[in-house]
Amino acid sequence: MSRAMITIACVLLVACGGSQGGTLPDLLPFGVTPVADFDEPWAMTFLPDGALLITEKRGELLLFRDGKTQRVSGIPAVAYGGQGGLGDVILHPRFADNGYVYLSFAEPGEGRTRGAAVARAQLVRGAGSVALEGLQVIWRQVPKVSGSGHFGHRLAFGPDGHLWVTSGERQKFTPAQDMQSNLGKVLRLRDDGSVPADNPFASQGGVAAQIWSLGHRNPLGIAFDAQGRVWTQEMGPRGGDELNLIERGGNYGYPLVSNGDHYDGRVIPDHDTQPQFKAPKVSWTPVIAPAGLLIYSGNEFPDWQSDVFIGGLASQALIRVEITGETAREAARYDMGERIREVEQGPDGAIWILEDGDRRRAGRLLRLGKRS
Ligand SMILES: [Ca+2]
Ligand SMILES: [Ca+2]
Repeated sequence: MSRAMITIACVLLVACGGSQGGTLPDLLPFGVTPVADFDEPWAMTFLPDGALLITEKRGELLLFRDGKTQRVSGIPAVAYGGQGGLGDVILHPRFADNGYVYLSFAEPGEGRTRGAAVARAQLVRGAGSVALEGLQVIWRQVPKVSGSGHFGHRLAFGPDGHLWVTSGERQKFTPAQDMQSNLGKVLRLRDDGSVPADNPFASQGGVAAQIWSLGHRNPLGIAFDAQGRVWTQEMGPRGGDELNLIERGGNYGYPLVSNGDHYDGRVIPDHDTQPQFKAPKVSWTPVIAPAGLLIYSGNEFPDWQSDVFIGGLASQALIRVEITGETAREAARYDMGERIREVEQGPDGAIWILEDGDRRRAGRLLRLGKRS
């Protein structure tokens, strides 16, 4: 079908995309500007002066500004392979005063085990160099297990000033329901990694004290909305990708319930069979393979303020979700033609995304702005 015909079809149908699966992708309502190429980029965050920190999965942190890329020294050694390596990067809410940067990464353990970890360090920019200094690991997945999948390890600071960490279940299923493990959980920590006394399971001590919600599979995005509510997305198994509104102490049911099923064909009961578990606000079958999560608040696209943007890996798309009260629905799916790994809002109000890339091809940094 030609582009003109698609346009006509969209006009006739009023809303193309919007529903789940099988519809035409929406035409891009923004201009796309390629900015730079990176090697398996995974995450990014903007500094107050408009520079970007970008992680590359193999274990590089890069400072990007005015078209120039500078390598940041002092990065911890990472266990690169499978889904693991250097992961997320965020700033402390008082970064301008304390210079703290937080990184997540996969680290090796005893034998052939691995686990996600979170470190903080101060970003020190000198003449011609930039370094992380005083790096301290402040959180670790417990236990470390074999394999190299489902680390999760997306980070965000909440309006409560606490550090929120998503922790994947490492493809081991049952740890997501085990309070002796912090796998398959959403965690809430103080900025130094210690546990806030008002966490829902604080009285249980141990890693249970870190837990805010449980029953997650592989959460690869976390963000707070204007009301201070926390949203995560997670990669479902065969079917059943999720956007969740996270409630204090909530159990989201994995691996006991999922709107998807196991890859080997075994059925996992759907959410509606066991309402004691929190159900997703949006679920996707076929999957989008979500990566990154942004709740938009900029002026570049006024109509999209408060909307959720999720990168799609397998779906090679940017997905826009509208929230109404406690409900949410996919409003549009923009075909980007590449796997999208990360979504961020720039200080200019534009939406910035990173393509995934692989060992053979670069992942591009793209700026999505108003159509000119
Ligand atoms: Ca980010
Ligand atoms: Ca199911």
